[in-house]
Amino acid sequence: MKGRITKLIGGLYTVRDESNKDYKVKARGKFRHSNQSPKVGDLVGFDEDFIMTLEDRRNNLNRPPVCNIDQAILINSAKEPEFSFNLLDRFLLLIEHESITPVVIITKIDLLTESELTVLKNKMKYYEKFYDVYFVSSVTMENTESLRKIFEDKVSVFAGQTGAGKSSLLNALNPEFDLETNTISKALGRGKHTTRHSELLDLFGGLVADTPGFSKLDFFDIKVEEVPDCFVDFFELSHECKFRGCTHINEPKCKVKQEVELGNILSSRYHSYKVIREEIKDTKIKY
Ligand SMILES: Nc1nc2c(ncn2[C@@H]2O[C@H](COP(=O)(O)OP(=O)(O)O)[C@@H](O)[C@H]2O)c(=O)[nH]1
Ligand SMILES: [Mg+2]
Ligand SMILES: [Zn+2]
Repeated sequence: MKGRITKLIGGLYTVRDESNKDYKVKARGKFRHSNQSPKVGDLVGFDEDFIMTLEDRRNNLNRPPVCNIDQAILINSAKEPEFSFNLLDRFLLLIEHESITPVVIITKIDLLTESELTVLKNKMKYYEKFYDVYFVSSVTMENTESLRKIFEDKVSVFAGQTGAGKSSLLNALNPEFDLETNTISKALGRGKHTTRHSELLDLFGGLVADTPGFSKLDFFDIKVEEVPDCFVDFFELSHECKFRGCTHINEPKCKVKQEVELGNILSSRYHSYKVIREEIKDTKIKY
């Protein structure tokens, strides 16, 4: 049989076959000895008891441990925690680096005044040239209906910092998920589903994984030379830079810098770029 791994808890895999039937199976011993053990998202060949074969992966995330992802749904809070363009750019870099398509969602818009929301929407127009952007609230349910269409026939992961509102949004989209929210209060020990194990949930004709979120983002896997290509807006302009392999820092006749000066590129975006580059350079020296 052929299917996709949708869940892994304590060595027991749930594999869904092509007719949407779920099987609980284990991995063959040989996988333990290879460096590739099956994980959530894998396309596998299996029988009633065991996973026998693994198909090549299109992409592969370690946090959360999910592979073969079609898109990353990047959740940013409009407030609490405060919206940050720098954080948005950092997440976009990580997702682009994995060659996964990002979808940008700004949630908790109920916490903004009308004029604050207008300001944010205007700035986000820049990102809308490159990405799909949605403004929603899991409390008032504003615009949550518009998210329905993004999940169909896709494997998605929710990404974003801790407290951004990922689990709340998933619960708002399907209350049956009953995912634990506000994990800081986990000490209360309520018996809710946690996001510690990885699982693909059914949502609007697709599959989606919640993630525990990140408190800090590191760029261990990214080389400084890779950063320009992961800023898609810069990448699109780079063929108009005078020099091939332009880093858009000190080179003369750099199209990116020209567009920043003309105000066609958000200055915060260029600032993020410079800061992240420096950070990656520093990290490489230290380790
Ligand atoms: N006002 C408001 N609060 C929200 C919204 N979404 C989430 N929250 C709150 O934000 C906190 C963190 O949410 P949670 O879903 O656990 O974030 P996660 O860590 O990204 O999964 C919780 O206290 C939620 O009640 C929203 O749309 N509006
Ligand atoms: Mg959560
Ligand atoms: Zn340049």
